[in-house]
Amino acid sequence: MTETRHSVCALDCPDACSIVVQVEDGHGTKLRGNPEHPVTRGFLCAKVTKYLDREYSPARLLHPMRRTGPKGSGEFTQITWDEALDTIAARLQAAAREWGPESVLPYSYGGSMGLLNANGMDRRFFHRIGASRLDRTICATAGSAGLVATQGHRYGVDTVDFSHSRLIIAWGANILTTNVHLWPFIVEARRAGARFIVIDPHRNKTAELADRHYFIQPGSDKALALGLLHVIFRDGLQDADYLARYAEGAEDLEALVREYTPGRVAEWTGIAAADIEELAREYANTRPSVIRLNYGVQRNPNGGTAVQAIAMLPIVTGAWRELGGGMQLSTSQAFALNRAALELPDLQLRSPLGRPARIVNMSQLGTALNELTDPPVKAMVVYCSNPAAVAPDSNRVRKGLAREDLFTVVMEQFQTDTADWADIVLPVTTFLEHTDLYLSYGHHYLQLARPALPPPGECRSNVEIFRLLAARMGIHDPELHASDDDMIRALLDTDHPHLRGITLERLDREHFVRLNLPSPFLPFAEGGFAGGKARLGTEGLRYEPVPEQHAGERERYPLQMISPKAHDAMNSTFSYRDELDRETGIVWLHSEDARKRGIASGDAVRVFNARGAVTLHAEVDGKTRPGVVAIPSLRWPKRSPNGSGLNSLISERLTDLGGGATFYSCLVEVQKCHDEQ
Ligand SMILES: Nc1nc2c(c(=O)[nH]1)N[C@H]1C(S)=C(S)[C@@H](COP(=O)(O)OP(=O)(O)OC[C@H]3O[C@@H](n4cnc5c(=O)[nH]c(N)nc54)[C@H](O)[C@@H]3O)O[C@H]1N2
Ligand SMILES: Nc1nc2c(c(=O)[nH]1)N[C@H]1C(S)=C(S)[C@@H](COP(=O)(O)OP(=O)(O)OC[C@H]3O[C@@H](n4cnc5c(=O)[nH]c(N)nc54)[C@H](O)[C@@H]3O)O[C@H]1N2
Ligand code: SF4
Ligand SMILES: [Mo]
Repeated sequence: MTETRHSVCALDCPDACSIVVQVEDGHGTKLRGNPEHPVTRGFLCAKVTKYLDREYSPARLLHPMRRTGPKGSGEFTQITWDEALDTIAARLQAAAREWGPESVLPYSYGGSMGLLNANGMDRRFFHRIGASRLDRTICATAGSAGLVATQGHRYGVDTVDFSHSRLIIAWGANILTTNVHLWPFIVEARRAGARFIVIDPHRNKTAELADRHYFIQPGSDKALALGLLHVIFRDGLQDADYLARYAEGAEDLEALVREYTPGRVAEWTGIAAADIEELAREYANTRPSVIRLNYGVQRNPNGGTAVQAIAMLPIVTGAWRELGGGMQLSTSQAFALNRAALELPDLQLRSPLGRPARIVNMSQLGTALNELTDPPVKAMVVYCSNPAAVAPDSNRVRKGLAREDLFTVVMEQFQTDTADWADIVLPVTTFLEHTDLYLSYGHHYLQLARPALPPPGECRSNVEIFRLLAARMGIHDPELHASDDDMIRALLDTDHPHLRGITLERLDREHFVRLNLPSPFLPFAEGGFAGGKARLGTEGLRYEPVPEQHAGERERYPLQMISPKAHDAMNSTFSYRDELDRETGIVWLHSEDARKRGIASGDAVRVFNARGAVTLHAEVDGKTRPGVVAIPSLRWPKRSPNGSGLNSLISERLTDLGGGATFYSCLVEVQKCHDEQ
């Protein structure tokens, strides 16, 4: 019997697609984009079109397992759920008894964007036992903090309204790879005459299709924003009326940017002064204009204030007034769900700790595992993440994971590097197999997914596992045994006008429901900034190039490395596929840098610095600026010839705002390998 069911893509992507699943006799046979959904528009990206290969992969984990070999060996034996839960309950309790509950650390990120599975029962569980709290900084906190510093709210231009724009700037945003459902709206705008500009240190797929590509020096975006503001104020191109009504600090900003002349900014950004003049004038004089900013810009030590400064551009020009004008980094705050009712932070007061627990920054996991005392981390529960691959300074992370006195649980779908280091591995469901609620950070539709396919083997959802674990630990508080539907109702339990009229029943019927927003949604056309006015304050806004971490670092490691997202990947989620090795096993070099080092396309090369080394194949094609190398992120370290991942090169340095990771600020040297290693 053939049926169609509905689901939602749970991958960490702004598009949050609505999916139609074709099911024959309980077996999924095809995934399609829902043609009814106004942003999905009937298509899925290539990697999710073939997601059923992942769903039914012979490499899926199907049973709980206990480690039998040395840590990291990946040698396991199948055990029962009872044995797994008993062991975990006993080990977490022992750690809490001996070292205090904060010796337990949860570690999770974007494996699923489902609110229940990634931000729901897990939070309740860890709050209730008094575990350390994880500061989830690995992706977006710098940009969020920068955006909030200027706008107050994390609202953005609606994806569907990009078609009304006449100038679209993709600023550190590889739209065709990481946000492909925005593309059709850009195509529509261009058909109507819009220009499309890219600001990126890498000639990515999106830059290839731009009317103009500005090759910017990584980490210098804040200087460029200040330079553009310089020209705008100097030439009187600001919207004085908008500024007077809806912003504060415009005079201070005008004074600050006076020193950021195109000539000075050119030295930092590598973009010619004449080009900066031209870009500023084109931006300020074209209506409507929109900036699609993505998170690439904020993965460096100036990243938070870079976003803060860029967010000032559509305010100073008054671009927000018009349909198709403004900026989009994230639209997520518009969802205004009752997150506190889902996560229940007050359960901490009911924990043995009796107070809010300490906070551990996930971008410094190496330090947390190796250096934290009072108490040390004695047990770690990993879900929706693969820290051995994705976290900075992965050699130190590995050293931490290797500790004999650390008890590690990994809840996974595949045998990742992190799972190799586990003591207990638990098999979990995919998004096609469990209930969840999804917001989006790129559109304004709230979506519900019910299980479309049966879980294989003994897989269970995160939500179910945390319920079972609570019971095994003798925790019977009703909040830890709430049903999926109760948790969704808790999220919807708010007076916020954006959610008025949205109920679980309606979500079940309609699958996706637009937030109760005006149509069109122009969040800042008439002010509307949190606190009344946009803040153009100048504190922390001065630009300083990123200083070296160690004296002489730049001489030894003269190349700046970035590691933007691979096209057919989702961080390390698809790394089980052999085909991905071709895309993630390369480093792009500029021909000048390659020539100096005697490197040709196809050569095996070693990319290294004081922290680590990784072996890759060179691709010499002028896709980066001289002095900049790019490695597509990310694959399982165990798939690299030397077993070491790209993030062995990355430092634990944090961003200026938001405590974020600085993946795209990394100095390396590249050397030809003389023997295939
Ligand atoms: N196919 C695919 N899609 C994905 C992902 C994936 O792994 N693969 N990952 C998902 C996740 S977790 C996220 S956070 C989003 C991220 O989505 P994006 O932010 O669009 O992706 P990134 O590749 O991180 O960065 C975007 C661009 O910023 C550029 N960039 C790097 N440094 C700088 C800089 O200093 N200045 C400027 N102007 N540009 C810079 C990079 O070259 C890249 O082209 O994508 C999501 N979607
Ligand atoms: N060098 C470099 N490093 C980076 C980045 C970069 O651009 N360059 N990007 C950074 C960014 S932006 C991000 S967001 C992080 C991403 O880091 P992570 O969020 O850790 O991303 P993934 O590597 O995709 O790992 C997610 C894992 O969750 C599992 N999973 C999926 N669904 C579920 C579920 O329902 N339950 C459980 N228990 N597990 C599930 C998947 O099988 C997968 O192994 O990486 C960061 N690291
Ligand atoms: S990864 Fe993004 S584009 Fe691909 S199906 Fe999922 S939400 Fe859509
Ligand atoms: Mo991310």
